[in-house]
Formats: sequence, C-alpha cells, structure tokens
Amino acid sequence: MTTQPLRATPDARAHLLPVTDAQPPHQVIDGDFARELLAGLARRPRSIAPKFFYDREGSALFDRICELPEYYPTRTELALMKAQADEMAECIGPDAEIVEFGAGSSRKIRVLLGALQRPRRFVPIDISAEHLHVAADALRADHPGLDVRPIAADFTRPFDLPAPHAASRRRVGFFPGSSIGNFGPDEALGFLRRTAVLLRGGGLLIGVDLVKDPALLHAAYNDTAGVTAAFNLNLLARANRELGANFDLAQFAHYAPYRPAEQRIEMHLVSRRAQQVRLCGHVFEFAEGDTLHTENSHKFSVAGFRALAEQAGYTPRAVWVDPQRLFSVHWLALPA
Ligand code: AVJ
Repeated sequence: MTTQPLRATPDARAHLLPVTDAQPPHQVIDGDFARELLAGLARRPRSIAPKFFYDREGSALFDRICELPEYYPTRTELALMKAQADEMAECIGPDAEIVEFGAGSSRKIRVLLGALQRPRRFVPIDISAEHLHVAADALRADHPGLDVRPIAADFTRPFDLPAPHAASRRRVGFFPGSSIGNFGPDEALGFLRRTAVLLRGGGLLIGVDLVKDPALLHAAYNDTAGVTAAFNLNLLARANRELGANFDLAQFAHYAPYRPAEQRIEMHLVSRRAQQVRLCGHVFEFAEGDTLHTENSHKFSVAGFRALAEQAGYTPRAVWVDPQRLFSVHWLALPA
C-alpha cells in the first residue's frame, strides 16, 4: 500500500504535466498535487499521500482538530513537554541547533526553547510555506538571539540543511505530533535512517502516539463536530480550487476505521454513489462504495518504537509517557 509515496509514482499521464524533476528537490512544486492525484486516482486501491491535506484551509482545519475534545494527541504531548521540559533539555544539552520536521504552529517548540540552554539556531521545515513564515516571525520576535531559518519543503523528500551554525555544538531533530505515524513501517525506518545521518552527534526528540483502546482511537478521528471529516474532504475541495476538478463533496463520505492488525487508523473518502469526476482533462469513475485512501496514522508500543529507532541507528535513551499512557516522547541519541 503506497499511501505515502516518497516519490511520485511514474504514470502514463505524467507527460501531460510540466516536468518537475529539474526543480530543486526540496521545493514544493505546484505540479506535485496534480501529478500525484492523477496517479492516485488511476491506481487500485486509489490513494494519495496525506501531505496534500495541508494547503491553507487544510492547515487551519488541522489546527482545529488539535483543539477537539476527542483528539488527545496534541494536548497530551504538550502537557508532557511542559511537565518534562527540563529533563528533555538536559538530554539535548546546551548550544543546540534544532531542526523541526513538519513545524506547523509553534506551540511545542516554544516549550522546548524555553527550557533549553542557549539554543543557537532553529530550522523549521514545513510543506505549508505561509503557516511556516508566520510562525517563524513570531518566534524571532520572542527569541531575539535565535537564528530562525525556515525551510518551505516536503521533508518526505531529500532536502538540504544550512551549514551548521558556528556556535552550535550539536544538531538535534524535533519531530512532534506522531507525524512519523503517517509513514508505513519501511518508510518510517527510511526516514529515521536519513535523519540519523543529518543529526549525527546529536539526536532526535520525537512524539509517538501509542496503541490503546480502539474506541478512544476511533473517536479521535471521528469527532462529533465533524472537523476531521471536513479536513479529509478538504483534499477534494483543494483539487476543485487548485486543479479545476469537479468533486461533489456531498457525494463522498469520511471513513476512518482503526485496523488493529496494522496498528493504524486509516482515513478514506468513500463514494456515496456511482459517479464520474473530471480532473485535468481526465474522467475518473467511482462505483458506489469505492474509496480513495487518504491517510494512515500508525500507533506504536513504546518497546516497538524503540526497536525501530535502534534498527535505524539511534540509541533510544529517555522516554516520557503520560499517566494515562496515551502518548510518548522519545529521546533518541546519536553518537558522533
Ligand atoms: C499530523 C499525522 C499526526 O495522524 O493524528 C489528525 C493527522 N489526521 N486527524 C494524525 C490527522 C486526522 C495527524 N498527524
């Protein structure tokens, strides 16, 4: 199942779109969404990478998800960080350069920066450029000594980091929110291996959602206010806005079951009836019940995640878990 392709799937239709391979790999390319949605609708099962949720609308909807009573990860991780910030800062050490993968709003990094001794530089990487620059400006205002270097990029692809800050002693990754869960097991291992190279001599502080009562997991992705449904459906709204597609949003249902065997929530958009959709001069057929798979959100056991990190070359050290055992934050060290 390729719901999080690291590279666009080659597709017979790709020649119809601008060639984007010559672009710097870290740039978010306009043609990506069109190309990947075309490929995703053509393959079986239909799927698209969840990174395409995060246009301006989608990022705003995600911020609303984080405030939902059912969506425990954000508030649990934030509380864990506030309670343990000193221990986390102790693990990271003084004069660090922090690289955040998928820096959305900056609430969590603020907690960390507040506890760290002389943080030298902060490099937030996010696919949503607008979100990123607003948050970066706010951080600069509050941390005048900090060198803030936002990078608008897709961190699931190769990207370049600035040369290490002159006064920094180590580079440390920060990957909160359990975004690692969007990757399949092989992709997660690949991502951890690549970051282990970038962060050698430092480490990674990473938030990881835990396996738990399926009813709690289900509720977190099926909120009664319908915000997660709107977030999922925004993928189609985005295709209508940006690509001139004609998805009828009322004819697709949000479907987000927990799959215990895979330890993951899956998000799908299910066609409510037989219908045709136009996109970039192509017509796609949906039978009633056909689905577009939009996201996987993998859950881990503490031991399972530590084993994965170790396999990727990290040395798992401290781990913090809230009293209800909903969520975990791991310090993974990297020898020089
Ligand atoms: C940002 C990927 C961690 O998987 O919980 C929230 C995204 N999707 N509700 C998650 C999401 C539906 C979120 N991550």
